[in-house]
Amino acid sequence: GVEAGTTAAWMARHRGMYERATRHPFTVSIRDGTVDLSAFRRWLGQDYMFVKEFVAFLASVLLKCCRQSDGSDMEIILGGLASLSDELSWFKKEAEKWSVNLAEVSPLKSNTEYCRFLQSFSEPEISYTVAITTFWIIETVYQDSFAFCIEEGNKTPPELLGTCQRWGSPEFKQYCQSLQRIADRCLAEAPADAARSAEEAFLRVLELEIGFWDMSSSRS
Ligand code: HMH
Repeated sequence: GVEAGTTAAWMARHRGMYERATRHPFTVSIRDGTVDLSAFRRWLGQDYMFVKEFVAFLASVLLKCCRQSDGSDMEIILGGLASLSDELSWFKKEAEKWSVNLAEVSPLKSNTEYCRFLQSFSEPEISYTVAITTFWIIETVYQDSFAFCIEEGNKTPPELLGTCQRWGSPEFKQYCQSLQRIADRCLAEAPADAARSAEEAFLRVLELEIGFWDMSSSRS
């Protein structure tokens, strides 16, 4: 139907937090062309580590999907998992381009905190509804953040456009929208306490994403 779902209501209710995550000074500086390249390199190394953990997270989402849902969601999640293989290769290539030695990168505090959150989803007690909603918002923060960097009027440095297009493309947006439809369907069917847990996870992701951008931009 055309009815706005639960996730859209949350985005409206938590607009301020959502914007702090998706219009963060770090990504806005990419769009402005004022980005500190050492900060970008720091983000690149940290995000490579994050994505490796994200593979395991997505595997746990897929497992919950197989256990608790019909077959139609599975193909979308499996597609997402498969594309992470490509993404890891992209990180390696990009790291070489920016002379970031991925073998030497160790996770900073905010990244460790985020990865610990992702690991908690391996608990079978966490529902598919909470997991798929979490997955959707994690992807959406990147989609929205990087789409802004390639929107009209951007001064994004040409050498960063590839990065922005990776998450800012119309294809990635469509993928996020299919995750959103799954999340909304699950939430519409979920008991109130599961929906409440999903909203908490939504907010936690926004907090962790803000922390991740802060970590990337701060010089320490
Ligand atoms: C920190 N959040 C972070 N890294 C990513 N690569 C994504 C979201 C999107 O996959």
